[in-house]
Amino acid sequence: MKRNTKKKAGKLKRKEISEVKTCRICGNNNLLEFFSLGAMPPPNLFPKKTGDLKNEPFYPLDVYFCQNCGLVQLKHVVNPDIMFRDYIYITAASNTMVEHFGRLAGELVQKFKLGPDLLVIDIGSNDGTLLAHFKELGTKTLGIDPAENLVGVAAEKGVEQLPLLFTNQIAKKVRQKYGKAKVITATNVFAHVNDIHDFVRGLKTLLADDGVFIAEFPYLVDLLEKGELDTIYHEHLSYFAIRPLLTLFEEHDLELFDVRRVSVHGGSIRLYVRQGGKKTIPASVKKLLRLEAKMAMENSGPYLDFAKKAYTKRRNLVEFLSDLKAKGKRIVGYGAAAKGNILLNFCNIGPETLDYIVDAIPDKQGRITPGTHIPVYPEAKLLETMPDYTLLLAWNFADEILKKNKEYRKRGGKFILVVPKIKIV
Ligand code: JHZ
Repeated sequence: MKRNTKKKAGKLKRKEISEVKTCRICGNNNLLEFFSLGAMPPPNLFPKKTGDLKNEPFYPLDVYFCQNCGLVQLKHVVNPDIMFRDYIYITAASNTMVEHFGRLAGELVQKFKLGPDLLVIDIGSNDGTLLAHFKELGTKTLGIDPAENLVGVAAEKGVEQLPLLFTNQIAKKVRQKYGKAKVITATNVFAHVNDIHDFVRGLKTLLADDGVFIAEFPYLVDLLEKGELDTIYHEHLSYFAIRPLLTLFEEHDLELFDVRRVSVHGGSIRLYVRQGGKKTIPASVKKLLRLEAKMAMENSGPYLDFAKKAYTKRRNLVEFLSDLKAKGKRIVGYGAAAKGNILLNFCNIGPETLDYIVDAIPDKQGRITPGTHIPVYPEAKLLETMPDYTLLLAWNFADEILKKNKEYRKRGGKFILVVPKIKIV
């Protein structure tokens, strides 16, 4: 079980990684480091078995809390070209997300009376899943996403996608060619942005005067309550509560006019933002501010407590799996998710513990997991080999995956859940 893979972050190369010194939102330097996962590989960079494994990149993963505005964030910023230009993750691998985005498109088309003359822009459009729903509903669409490899994948769905990282400068160019957007969406993108102020300026450049910006991303309250330590990785530069977002939008004269909690990705929030600066705070926003205050999230306590529990969780999981191995049980993993790769690296769990991991994304199959080098296979391998236990690394899709694998369970296979607690089903 014990592998000696303690890796050092090493000398930081300027081109690969940079470091911000002050808070991304308020610019204050009162940043408290409350949790360090050590040096971790970017969890979506899957090496080839024959790749140069000695030079696999590892970068520091330390998390800070701004004691001024409350933003939880990383200081180290891995060059987005390394993480996003050739992106292995595709939204369409999960039916839960495809259906979720179908409902979102339906809601927005109805609510904002979208039609063929009104433009919907999706920033971080990935494989075009969300925009394909909008297109089906008769809306004009445009995707913007730095992943060059996904332009063709989106095109197969009839979605035009520009392979660009969104900035204010890009927003100006897009506005010139395509005009302003009635709706701009950004799902699981806002947390990935280093220069948030420039991004928001870009939104203002591109959004029609009566336009709406809809953002969705994991909520810090869920991360703290359920101990979702594995959702911390280099791609996610910010971990948002409502309080710092209000500071941000106020500075840019934008109005957060509604917010909703949604269940995807371990618990997320959806923001509804528009131009103009009404100063009243809506009831939905007040409700979450009250919740954050009740959890004392303006103080360092909940963050230090989270870190303490994360180390305990690591000890418990490693012991739990060691016990199973000692009993001669065969264990594999399900879902080579970015979060799964962080959990495995943080716990130092490799191929001595998990024989393999199955995953639905074809580009992940045939590769090995970042840092831990566990081989990835198609999902069918589970039934072919019938391991005793399957560690559910993509725990956010537990319902979908358990349903899909009824036969494995019927034949005696068991799943191990890790969030919020270790549990066998
Ligand atoms: P999943 C992603 O992170 C990517 P990840 C991103 N960085 C982000 O911000 C967060 O989401 C929120 C597989 N799978 O979605 C597919 C099956 O094999 O939890 C994926 O590889 N069979 C933008 O990578 C993985 O599991 C299935 O039936 O942590 C899930 O990855 C299903 C449902 C999934 O996100």
